[in-house]
Amino acid sequence: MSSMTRRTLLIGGAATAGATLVSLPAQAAPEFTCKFANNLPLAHPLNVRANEAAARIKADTGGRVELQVFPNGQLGSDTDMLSQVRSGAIEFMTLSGLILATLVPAASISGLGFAFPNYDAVWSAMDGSLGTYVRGQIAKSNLVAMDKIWDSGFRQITTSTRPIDKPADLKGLKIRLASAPIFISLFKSLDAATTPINFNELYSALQTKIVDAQENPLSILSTAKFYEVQKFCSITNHAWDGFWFLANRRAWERLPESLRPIVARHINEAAMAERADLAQLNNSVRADLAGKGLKFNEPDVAPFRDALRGAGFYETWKKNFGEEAWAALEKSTGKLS
Ligand code: X2X
Repeated sequence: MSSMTRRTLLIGGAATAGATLVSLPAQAAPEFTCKFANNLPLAHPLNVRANEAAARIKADTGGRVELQVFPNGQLGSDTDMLSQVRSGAIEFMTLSGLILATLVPAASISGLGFAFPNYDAVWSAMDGSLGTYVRGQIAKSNLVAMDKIWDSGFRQITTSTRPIDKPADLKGLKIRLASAPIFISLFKSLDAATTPINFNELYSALQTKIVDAQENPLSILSTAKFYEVQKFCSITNHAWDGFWFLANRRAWERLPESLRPIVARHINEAAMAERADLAQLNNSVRADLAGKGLKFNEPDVAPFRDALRGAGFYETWKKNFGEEAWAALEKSTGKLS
């Protein structure tokens, strides 16, 4: 903080009873510039709330910390961004636990097929012992996960060819999956023809028919405009997904101890606001998508779950995750295997 012309800032806001006048030094440039990268469109609530958090972090650190938001895979695919966060080329990213599992296997436990019956069960797990367990595992890889996971949503299958009504409809279906071992296992157990493709190439892969199907939450179908290149949407709710807000550990620890709690607080508050945004969006998004031509069906999911059980899916993943993690999951979901 050098050139010290003083200026007066008006700090106000909904939560402040009356505005306060504070005198702060003008900042020529921030002391800590942090890149935050993610795979989602700018219109997705995650980016809306991240931009809001960036402005609040700047204000509350007196301009010392700048969070630069790079949405939409601008800095690369998820797997590229993960390498960059690990090396420190990017300070922060949000990443689905499903894909983070390529580095931290425990992170995909929240994406286990047909595990969570509803959002109450999700948040009790992720804000409770399961979340604590997964963050502990993430910490072993020299990444820091903020306390609150961001919502992506319950995932649904879309296709350009046919509605998915029963397990046999998945047989041979050319479906794109994220690079997520647990999803590849799930869809292979149901005999689909799976292709891993990064999200930043998905729209064009659907458009050019490299694949006929994909699966994502409705909020992503809507903000990434997949309704333009898909016809059917089957409400399978086959897995819940969320985004961990990850920091490179060295970059995080470079921030002075006095600033870290401010940054963490605004990021976690933004996550809570984003969860509420998605809860709201979930009330209207299906009707919007139907209006844009997507045809919906609601299969009975019991036969899908039975088929997975029959294929040994739950037994395999229980072994992979281990007793401690499985018990933490079942505390919120009830008995799974
Ligand atoms: O790649 C996807 O499908 C996405 C955006 O949902 C994830 O981040 C897993």
